[in-house]
Amino acid sequence: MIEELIQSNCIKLGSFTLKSGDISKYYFDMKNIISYPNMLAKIGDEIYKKLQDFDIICGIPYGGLPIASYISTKYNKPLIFVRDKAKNYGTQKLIEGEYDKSKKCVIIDDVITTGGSIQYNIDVLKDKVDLVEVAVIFDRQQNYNCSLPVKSYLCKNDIIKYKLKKIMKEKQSKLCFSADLNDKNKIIDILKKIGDKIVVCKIHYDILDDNDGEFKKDLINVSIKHDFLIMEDRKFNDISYIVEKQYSKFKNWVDLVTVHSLVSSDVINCLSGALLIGSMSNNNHDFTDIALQHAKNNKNNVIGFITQKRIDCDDLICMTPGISTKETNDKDQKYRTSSNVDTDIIIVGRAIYNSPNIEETISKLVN
Ligand code: 5BU
Repeated sequence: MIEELIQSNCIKLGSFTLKSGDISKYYFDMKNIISYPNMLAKIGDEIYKKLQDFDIICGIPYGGLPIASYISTKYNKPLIFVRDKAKNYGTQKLIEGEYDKSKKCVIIDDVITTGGSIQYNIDVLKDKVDLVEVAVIFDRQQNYNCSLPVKSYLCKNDIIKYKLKKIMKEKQSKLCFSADLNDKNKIIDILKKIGDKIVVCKIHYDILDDNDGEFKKDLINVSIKHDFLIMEDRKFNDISYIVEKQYSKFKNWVDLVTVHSLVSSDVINCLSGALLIGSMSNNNHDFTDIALQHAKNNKNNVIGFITQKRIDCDDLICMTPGISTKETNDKDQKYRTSSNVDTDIIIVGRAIYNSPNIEETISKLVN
C-alpha cells in the first residue's frame, strides 16, 4: 500500500516549503486518494477493522469525508459531519446528519498533524454524542494534541522503514556514509560521487555552520536524486519536553535520528525513524536490554538500533559504526572491519572521506 500511495502522489518526496517556511522532504496529500477508489476502499476496510464498536461515524471535511462516507455506506453506519461555522441562514445547523447522546460515535480524518481540526470536532460533539475514538489514514507524527485516543492506518515511521528496506534491496548496499566534515561543499561533492552506492548519509548537523539553510536544501536534493535517507546522529538524551523542541529542527527533513536508550518512553514516542543506541563503538557500556524494551514498547517510532552486535527484534534494522578497512584504534574509536560485523548496515566516516581513492575504499568495505 505504501508503494501505491507513493505512485498515486498521496505521498510525495522532494523539497517542499511548508507554511512555516521550513523545508520538508515529504509531502502527504492524502486527499488525492479520491482519484483511486480501489485504494480508498481497501484503506477504509482496514480502518473499519481497527475500530471499536460504534453506531455513527463523523467525517472531517474535506479529507475525512470520502473515507468516512465509504465506511458509512459499506457497513451501514450513519454519517454526520461538523461544519466550520454554523450556517447563518435556513436551519443554522453546525452538525449535519442525525445523532443523539446515546450514539457511540467515531471521528475519521485523512491526516493528523497538530490535531487542531480533530480537537475542534471533539469539542463540538462531546455533549451531543457518545465519542469513542478517532481514526486517521495517516499520522505525520508531529506531536499532536488530542483528547481522544487516535488510531492510524499508517504513520511516517512506516514510510521510512519501507523506504530504507527498499533502497537496501534495490542498491544491494549496506553502506551508511558518516559525513562528519566541516566543509559543506566537500560533503555534497562526495555525495554526488557516491550517492548511488549508499543507503543512508549520517550527519552531525551541529558541527556544521548552516545558518542560511543552503546545506540542508542541497542535502535533501542530493538525497532525492541519488535515493538515500538522511540521518541526524543527535543521540537525544533529555526529558521529552526538551527533546521535542530539539527534534523540531529536524523532523521535517531528516528521515532517521539517533536516541540514547537511557531516556523515558515519552522521548522515543515523540520521534519517528528512531535508532536506539544499543552499544557504542568506543567503550563497554551495553544498553541492549533497555534498547530492546524501548523498541518493543514504541513500535511506531523505532526503525532499529545502533549496535556493535546484531539485536534480533521483529523487522528492525541494526547499524554498526566503528568500521574501517583495518582493525585499529583512533583514541576512543575502536575500528573493526566490515567482514567482522553481523548487522544490516555499516556506518563509515573517516575511512571514506579521508581516502585518496573513495571508490576503491568503498569496494574494499562492502566486498
Ligand atoms: P568514523 O569516522 O567512521 O570513526 O565515524 C563514526 C561515526 O559514527 C561518527 O559520526 C560517530 O559519531 C558515530 N558513532 C560512533 O562512532 N560510534 C558509536 O557507537 C555511535 C556513533 Br552510537
